[in-house]
Amino acid sequence: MVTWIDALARTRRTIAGAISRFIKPGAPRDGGSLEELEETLLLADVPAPLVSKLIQDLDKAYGGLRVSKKEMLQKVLVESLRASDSFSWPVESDPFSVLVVGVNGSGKTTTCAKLAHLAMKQGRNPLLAATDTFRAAGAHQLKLWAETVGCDVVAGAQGADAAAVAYDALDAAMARGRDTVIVDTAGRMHTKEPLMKELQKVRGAMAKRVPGAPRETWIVLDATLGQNAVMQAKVFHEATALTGVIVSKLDGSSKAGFVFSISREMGLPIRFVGLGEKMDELVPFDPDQFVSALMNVEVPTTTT
Ligand SMILES: Nc1nc2c(ncn2[C@@H]2O[C@H](COP(=O)(O)OP(=O)(O)O)[C@@H](O)[C@H]2O)c(=O)[nH]1
Ligand SMILES: [Mg+2]
Repeated sequence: MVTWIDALARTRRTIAGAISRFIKPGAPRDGGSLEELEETLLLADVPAPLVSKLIQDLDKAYGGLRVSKKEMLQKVLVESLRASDSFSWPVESDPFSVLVVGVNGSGKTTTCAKLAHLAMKQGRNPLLAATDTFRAAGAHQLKLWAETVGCDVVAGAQGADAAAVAYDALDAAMARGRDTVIVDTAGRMHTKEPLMKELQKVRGAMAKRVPGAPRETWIVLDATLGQNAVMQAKVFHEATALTGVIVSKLDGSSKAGFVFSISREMGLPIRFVGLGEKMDELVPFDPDQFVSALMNVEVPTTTT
């Protein structure tokens, strides 16, 4: 099982040198190390406004308070992820439904199966819905995963109406007494309007069967894209109100700093993160773990 520390190795490699030089005891307080830190954080796609704030805060802290530089850095970073409070599956009389959206290849199908697995581990009774009726393999891939997870799937044939499949899935969940419905969707380019419109139809169909459905709309963002993933999220957010983010492929990313943009610029909570490809490698997002793993650098000792 991949850990936070493992998954963030690439991003940490980008920033480790600058951080360790910066937090080294006895390092000069300003000038070079602060500038280097600023540049390196930007390279890891930490958003520029956050970096400026960080540098300002650090500057101020040196003037007065004698906090350790590492603590200060850690505190400001965790603080900026405050929007991501922990998620718990609600208990309601109607099935609780989640619509999972995103571009092709971002990790939606895999993530839906992993979510079902997580939900089951927490005593939920989920049903998966395969509304990716665009590609022949769309439903097949989810069915294979669902078998491994031990969860059943409501799927449509290729070319079937995605909205009708979503409706049927909620209908089946009601009939079978399921408490959770996780709806996988076709990957769509955020620039293609008809597909974005289809999402509205899917939502409408869900609301017709269960008032207020879908209760959550989560976008899956591929962490290897860094800041470009934030752009995707913004366009999706305009087309269909998102309520949260799942960050996939954190393990392959060297630009995980973009995660800070999601909270700061979009105010969206990060719900889960993918730390690897396996079934149990989707975990709830944890700001403390995330920041600690980013800052898990060796501090060189001073020789003087
Ligand atoms: N390393 C890694 N790979 C992932 C993760 N999540 C998804 N993937 C891979 O990303 C690829 C695309 O996933 P898929 O679910 O088909 O994406 P979709 O097109 O959005 O449905 C697959 O090869 C997955 O195994 C993750 O957290 N870590
Ligand atoms: Mg898919």
